[in-house]
Amino acid sequence: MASLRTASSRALRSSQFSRSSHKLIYNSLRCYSTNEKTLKETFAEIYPEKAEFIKKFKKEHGKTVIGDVLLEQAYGGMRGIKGLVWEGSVLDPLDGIRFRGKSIPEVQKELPKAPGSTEPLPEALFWLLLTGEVPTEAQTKAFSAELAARSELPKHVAELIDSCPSYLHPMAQFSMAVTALESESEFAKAYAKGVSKKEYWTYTYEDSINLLAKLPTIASKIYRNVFKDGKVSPVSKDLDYGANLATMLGFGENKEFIELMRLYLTIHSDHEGGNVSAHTTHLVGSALSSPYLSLAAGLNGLAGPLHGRANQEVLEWLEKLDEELHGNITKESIEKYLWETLNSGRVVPGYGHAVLRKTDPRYTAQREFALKHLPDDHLFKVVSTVYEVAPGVLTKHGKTKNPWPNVDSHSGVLLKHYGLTEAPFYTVLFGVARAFGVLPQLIIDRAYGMPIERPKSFSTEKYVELVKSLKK
Ligand code: CMX
Repeated sequence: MASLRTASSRALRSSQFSRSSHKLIYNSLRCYSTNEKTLKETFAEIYPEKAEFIKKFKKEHGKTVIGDVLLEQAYGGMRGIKGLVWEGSVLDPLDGIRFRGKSIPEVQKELPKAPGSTEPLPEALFWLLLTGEVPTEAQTKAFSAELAARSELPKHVAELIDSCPSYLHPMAQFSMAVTALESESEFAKAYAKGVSKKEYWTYTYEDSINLLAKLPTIASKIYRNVFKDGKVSPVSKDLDYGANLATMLGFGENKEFIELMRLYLTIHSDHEGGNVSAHTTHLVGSALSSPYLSLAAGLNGLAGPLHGRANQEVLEWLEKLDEELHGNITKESIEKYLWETLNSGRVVPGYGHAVLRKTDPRYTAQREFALKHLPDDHLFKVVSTVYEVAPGVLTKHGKTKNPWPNVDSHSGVLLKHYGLTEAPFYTVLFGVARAFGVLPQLIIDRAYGMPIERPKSFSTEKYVELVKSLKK
């Protein structure tokens, strides 16, 4: 307990802290039986120094030119323009994602695990993304228990989900439910009371943890309502996040599915700041909308077929392929099918990426999971054969800058193998996972006092003028 008190008092001595911050920290402490620092204390201790560094960094180097912007980038989805700050992860076109500098295999190795498990715990990844530190097993366990304790849904949100027609896409239901949680926002209440800017982060933290905690209940309720009997088992305070999610979805008996959930949530969490869901969450948050409204906006972006919904599209595409080829899965038949897709003007779902220029390491992690647990699964063999053929076809097609598979190319096959066959639900799972990446950054944004986002736009006429004047 001594180290915890020391840490708390250090944090509390910080000039960034006020009386109500103390109260929130100690409320949080009371839930814990561990002697180690909580996540909130850890962050509270780390961030003032970082915030101070950023202030100095901006002052000293704020006028440094960090890149040029080309006209084609303005018309090309702002690809590659450096203009965002994202602390949790960085994406390299060849090396792939790194979470606070750690690759997926490193994260798999270094993060705490549940007893008997070989996959990392996503709640430990949340800790890493927020603080840059790997939590101990005891800290992770306490954090899992805290999330379980905060999981209950307000009655009106449960009723809202129950009132949705089953033909309303699960992602629309998901986003609505998260939006409706706004009623619980500590941040919105504190803001209305006129709380100081310096304390924004602490309320954003509370909202973010409450929101993360409630996502498995929301997701499971949507799944069980739309596809099963509507009954959701209660959250267990003794289970980790992935195990609770698996159990509430109805697959808790299957240890491999629980392992899959832990891996899935970890690798789908964060992919630096520019992707649609991350950027949208950050952008909406920059207007000081609460974490509920910010994440809901990000989820609406994730629901697009070129982004997260590609996981649904992939499984549907694979199933159609398998049906049309009557199981005649050869390289030649798949090549023909790929050309049919391309020639009809559609994209091959699960292939290509705005940043990556090689096989997505998240694809590789899922492929390794499949090779370990389901090497003889028929659809996994189809996915593997598509992987042998599609890069060549896409290269010949000559359009995509990256002919290699992305994360969505593999996830559906794994879920289907364990009986989660309903593809329209898949993006909801991606959304639960994405919260693990975007919520830490929202807390960081508030702690660093990041301003409202407002890039410059011009009309085409203005760009024509600009180009003319620059060419003179
Ligand atoms: N199949 C066919 N054509 C493709 C393609 C694919 N898988 N990927 C890209 N292209 C095409 C683009 O549509 C574009 O065509 P036009 O010039 O006619 O507009 C051209 O190749 C160039 O695109 P790009 O620069 O390589 O890719 P973008 O950065 O514009 O887009 C992405 C990236 C992911 C949207 C695109 O590769 C795609 O549509 N892939 C299929 C959908 C998918 O799997 N999305 C999931 C991505 C991961 C995620 O966010 O979850």
